[in-house]
Amino acid sequence: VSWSIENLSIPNGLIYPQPSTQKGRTDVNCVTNWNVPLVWEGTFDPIVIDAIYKKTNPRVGVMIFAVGKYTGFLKGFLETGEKHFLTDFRVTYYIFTDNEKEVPAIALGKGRKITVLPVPSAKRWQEVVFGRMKWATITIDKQIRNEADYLFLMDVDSLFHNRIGAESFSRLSAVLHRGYYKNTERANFPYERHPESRAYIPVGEGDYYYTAAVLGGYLEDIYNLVRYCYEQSEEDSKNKIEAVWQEESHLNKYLLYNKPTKVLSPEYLWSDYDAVPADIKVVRISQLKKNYAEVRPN
Ligand code: U5P
Repeated sequence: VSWSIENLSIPNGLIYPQPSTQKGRTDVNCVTNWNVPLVWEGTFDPIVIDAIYKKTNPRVGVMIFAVGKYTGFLKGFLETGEKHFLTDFRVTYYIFTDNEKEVPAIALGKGRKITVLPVPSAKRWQEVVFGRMKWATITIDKQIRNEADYLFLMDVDSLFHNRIGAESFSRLSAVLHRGYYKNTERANFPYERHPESRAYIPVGEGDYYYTAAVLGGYLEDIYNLVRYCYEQSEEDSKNKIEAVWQEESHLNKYLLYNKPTKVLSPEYLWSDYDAVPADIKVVRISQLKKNYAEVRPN
C-alpha cells in the first residue's frame, strides 16, 4: 500500500524560499538520538510539507471522547479545529459520547465530517480515560480501519490556536509533555515505578515523557499502540493495579521500546495553566483550564 512508504513528491513549479543547510533553530534540538525529527516552529516550510502530503490526499481520522459533562468542550474543539487543524485535508472527527444529543451542529469545511459513536456513561473518570483505549481498539477493528489512513487521538478539553499541518504526519507521532520537556532528569519523569505494573519503567531508562492527550500516526500503528495500552491496563486491573498516570503510563512504556517516527514539540499541546516560554514560538493546541470537581463524574 502507498502508506507504507512516504512519497515526498511535490507539484511541479511550486514556489517557496530556498532551504538552508546552515540556518535553522539553534535554541532547541531538532532531532532525536534515533535520528527522527523533533518538530518545532521554524524546522519546516508549511507550503512544502502540506504540498507533499496533499498529493496523496490522505483520509485523516480524529478520535475524541466526550463522555458526561465533557460534551461541553466539543463546540470549541470542533470550531477551532476547523480553523487550524489540517485545513484542506479530508478529516473525519470520530466523537465517542454517551450523549449524542449534546453533539453540537458545527459548520464543517469541504471533505470534513463528524461520525458519532455511542459509548456507555462512566462512574469514575478513570473509566473514561482507560475506556478510550478499549473503545478505540474495538472501533478501529469494526469501522475506522476502512475509513482512515492517518489516525489521531486527542483530548477534547482543548482549543486549537494555530496551524497544525502535514508536519504532524508520520508512521507514529508523539508529543512531548510540556511539563517535562527540558531540565528534567529521566529519573524524575512520572513513569510508573512499581515493578508489579505492566507500565513499569526502571530508573535509568527512558527517552522523553510523552503526553497521552495528542497522538497520531498511520492507522495500523495507532491501532497497535491503543490495543497495547488497553491490554496492558486490563492485565494491571486483573492484578488490582492502576498505573500512576493511567493509559499515559502504558503509552510511555510502549514509546520507549517502540520509538516514535516523529516527535512533536509541546507546541502541539500546551496548557492555559502555564506561561509560554521563549522556545515555544507557537502554541498550536492548548488545554483549557477546567474545574475538575465540576466536569468529572467523581
Ligand atoms: N473524558 C471524558 N469524560 C470524563 C473524563 C474524561 O470525556 O468524564 C475524556 C475527554 O476527552 C478528556 C480526556 O479530554 O478523556 C482526558 O481526561 P482529562 O484528563 O482531561 O480529565
